[in-house]
Amino acid sequence: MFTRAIVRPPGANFFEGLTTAGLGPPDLDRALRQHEAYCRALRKCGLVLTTLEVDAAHPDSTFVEDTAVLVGGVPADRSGGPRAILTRPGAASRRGEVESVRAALAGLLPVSAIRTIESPATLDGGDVCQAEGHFFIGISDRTNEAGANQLADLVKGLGCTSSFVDIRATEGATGLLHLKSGLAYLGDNRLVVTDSLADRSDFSAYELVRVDSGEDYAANCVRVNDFVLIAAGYPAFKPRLQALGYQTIALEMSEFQKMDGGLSCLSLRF
Ligand code: CIR
Repeated sequence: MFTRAIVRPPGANFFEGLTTAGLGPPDLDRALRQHEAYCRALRKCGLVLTTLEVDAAHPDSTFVEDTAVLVGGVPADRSGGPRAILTRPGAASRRGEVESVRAALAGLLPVSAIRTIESPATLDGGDVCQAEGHFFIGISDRTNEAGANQLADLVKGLGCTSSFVDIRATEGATGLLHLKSGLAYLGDNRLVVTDSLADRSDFSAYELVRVDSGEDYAANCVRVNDFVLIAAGYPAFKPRLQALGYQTIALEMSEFQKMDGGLSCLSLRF
């Protein structure tokens, strides 16, 4: 069960963030409305929100997920192990986002529960997918092997296992920005996967919910307690989840998609 989330609305210079989407600049008013709807959905799932102030110095700072890894539901939680691991984002322009997230977490968790990924390692929270006691860690253009190793050591101390999934582009195949751009854990031993990840042996122990090619963006969905948040506009994916018994909340994400962001990136849930 999640009880809290940290979010941060986009600022006036949101359009200056990093993007490869080629979908044009985001409309700030629409982005703010979409962000408000996202926050309402998290509250409907039962979460209490901490809303950080807009960070005008960092146009990508609405994507708070990349700044920390929040560990939940592992036995060591109850014995005071680390619950929050602050990252060192792979994009230099995003590293300054971490301090305000650290301050917020320090007000919500014991300081002893907070750790940090250290240079020269880089790690983005979007590359980390927790499936109960196992962590899938993406090696990407943002997360390097040193970052993956540091995280793996930290979660090992909590009695968790981890494996690395290389998602960088290869000849003939485009890469993913982050592992969770193409992967989500639903609970119940089920993973949502894009076609590009579905055949990897890494996921063979799980029941896979495949996202049709053409609906790849929908793979970045988020299970929050009794609901699964999904991006609106992916007609094959929604009934597939509903047929498995999940209650879905569909959210308009167009303005965040223009900046390469998905549903999971907009919050830190714990
Ligand atoms: C970036 O390129 O860093 C942002 N424009 C988008 C980050 C999206 N975050 C995520 O997928 N976890």
